Amino acid sequence: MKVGDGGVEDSRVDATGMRVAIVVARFNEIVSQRLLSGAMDALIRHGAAEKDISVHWVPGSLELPFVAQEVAVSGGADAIVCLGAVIRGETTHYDLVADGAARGVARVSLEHRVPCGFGVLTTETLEQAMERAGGRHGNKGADAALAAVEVARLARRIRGATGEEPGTARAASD
Ligand code: INI
Repeated sequence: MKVGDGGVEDSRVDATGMRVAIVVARFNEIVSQRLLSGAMDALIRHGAAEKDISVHWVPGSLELPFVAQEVAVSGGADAIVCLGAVIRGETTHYDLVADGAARGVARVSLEHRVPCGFGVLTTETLEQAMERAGGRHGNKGADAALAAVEVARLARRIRGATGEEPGTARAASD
């Protein structure tokens, strides 16, 4: 077994009946398009219906949290998947974008109680990103999609067990 094994890809993950919103950043589109394909394939393979998957393109990874938040507030998704590629290259902007996207998406997930899979690659080079977008290191878009669905299923079970109606969870501030 190697480091990272036994994680996200699991044949038991069941996406049947799940409404999934995918928010995907256009920046480094050659990578994010592949992450999107990986996420869609994984969801369909695990039982999601195409009609229950919506895709929202945004300019860059920094815009992911806002649109994820809009989806969460709308109540239209059981799980949200955020996809993008932040490549260091020669810019110091990298840290701001990577950090802003990660913190923002985590915040949306916790505040609105909707599982958000985080499939934003943070790499030094385009080549490393491509290796993780359907290349030799798998497809992190697929991983993020399955993680979100698995947690959504778990949340339903927990909410059911506590008497809370599945799918009726609202933000704490509502
Ligand atoms: N957005 C990305 O998704 N990836 C990047 O690598 C990136 N870099 O390097 O700058 C990036 N920047 C754009 C940013 O996400 C916003 O779209 C922009 O700042 C406008 O708000």
